[in-house]
Amino acid sequence: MGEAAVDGTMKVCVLTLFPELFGPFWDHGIIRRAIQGDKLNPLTINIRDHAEGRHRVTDDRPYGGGCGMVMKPEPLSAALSAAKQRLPMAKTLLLSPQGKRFDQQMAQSLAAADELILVCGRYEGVDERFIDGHVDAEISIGDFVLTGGELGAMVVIDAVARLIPGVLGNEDSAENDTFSDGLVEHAHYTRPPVYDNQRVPDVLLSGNHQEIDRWRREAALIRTMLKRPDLLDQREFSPQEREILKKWRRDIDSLLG
Ligand code: 4GX
Repeated sequence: MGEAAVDGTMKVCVLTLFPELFGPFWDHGIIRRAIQGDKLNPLTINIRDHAEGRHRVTDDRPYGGGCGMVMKPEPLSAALSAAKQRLPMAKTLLLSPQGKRFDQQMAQSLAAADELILVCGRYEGVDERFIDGHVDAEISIGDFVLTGGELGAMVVIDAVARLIPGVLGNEDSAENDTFSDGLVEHAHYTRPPVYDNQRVPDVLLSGNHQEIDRWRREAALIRTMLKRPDLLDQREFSPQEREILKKWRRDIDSLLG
């Protein structure tokens, strides 16, 4: 039993009616580099190639009436069988607004797999019997409605791929990511030192790496309080963070007199 973290390559198979949408995604930036470096091994399967008949129909009208169309189960299960021949150990995930909300923690656990199959639905959805019989988990990228699961699949693959060991260099490591420790990141600055009359914080130009590290931790904490207080609701503070918060309390108390 291998996993991406061990043998360093993750096979991802996407089942979609629009495989062309993925071309530019595979062909740019870090995703392209991951594929070239054999860390990510993608495959798209056109569900329509697995539909029967001269017209290769993949959708049909909903039983019980109503507007919109439903994806037929047979082309989906035939496409899935083809995927499983190549990725026999993969879990089958369906992009759906009814799924469990995707987050960094889910990305971390998916990054430990060595094979994933992502099914992209279109129209009003897919026949429930396909979901019951073949889908291991439903994933939602957020509480909004897309026109298809393809952008959701790209979001999931993008977030997971950068966590595969060796995909990011030390340069852009995932270690300091927003969310990796439950806080948003500190602000970032590059040259020039003054832009639009705004100076880069002096400490970042000081070369004192202990001071810089301390500033970054403090900045991450205050930015999280200001921008994403919800992230702090269930989070415990480290001893160092408690010290920072106590220092602010003293500063505020002395301001109030
Ligand atoms: N996060 N959509 C899927 C069709 C559909 C509906 C039900 C399967 C079951 C979405 C999201 C999303 C719209 C993709 C409906 N397929 N996907 N599509 N939010 O809104 O992932």
